[in-house]
Amino acid sequence: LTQDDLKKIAAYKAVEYVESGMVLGLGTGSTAKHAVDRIGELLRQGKLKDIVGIPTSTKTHDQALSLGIPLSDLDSHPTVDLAIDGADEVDPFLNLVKGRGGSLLREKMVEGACKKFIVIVDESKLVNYLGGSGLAMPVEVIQFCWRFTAARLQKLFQEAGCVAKLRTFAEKDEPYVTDNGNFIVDLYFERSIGDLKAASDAILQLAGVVEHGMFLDMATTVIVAGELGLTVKNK
Ligand code: DER
Repeated sequence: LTQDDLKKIAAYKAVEYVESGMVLGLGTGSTAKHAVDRIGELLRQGKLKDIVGIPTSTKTHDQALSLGIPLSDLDSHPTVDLAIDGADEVDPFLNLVKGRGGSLLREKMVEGACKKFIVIVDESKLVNYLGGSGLAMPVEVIQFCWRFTAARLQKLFQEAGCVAKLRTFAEKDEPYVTDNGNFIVDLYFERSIGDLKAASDAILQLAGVVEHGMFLDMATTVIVAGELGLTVKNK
């Protein structure tokens, strides 16, 4: 099984929780893409009806539109029945790192408005503690004086050996700009950042910060697809 096979298996399992008439948060990324495809397929087959999708990115908006999934937004649907989305890291308490695909702000808005939030991952995303993988912990910041904000973020976590880097498009050296017109500063840690809630609060207190990629106490279910099969973890 390839990693993408595992992503698809987890995504299809999550879509089993979708019922006709639901308002659905549609996630972003290579795993959520399979879930959105599957929802479109079941709608076309008539096995699902009266679904309204709330996309978490312009990318997912366009994918859902091409599949004929009826779309709306949080202004029209402030409460969402169920969201399905991927994650970059999942710790044993179902806390997540998200946002390596750049959509963390709208994802957190939609998934924060959900009654149920199902996370779909392949087993490579499981970690012992967030930030431990040495991979990026995204922070969405306004463009104005981003260097100032990045320096404050780096100082905030100097004990954890933090390095803050502006996210740029791989090939060009231009800053990546989110759907919301902001920049992303990726934080890299050498050591654990310890208390996640305290870290979250400290980040959000910085005036130039919009949102960060730690999704704490938000997932209600995590579906993990591994070589040995599927695992469903409930909060
Ligand atoms: O960027 C994001 O938030 C994505 O949902 C990410 O967390 C998971 O992306 P993947 O399914 O492509 O690994």
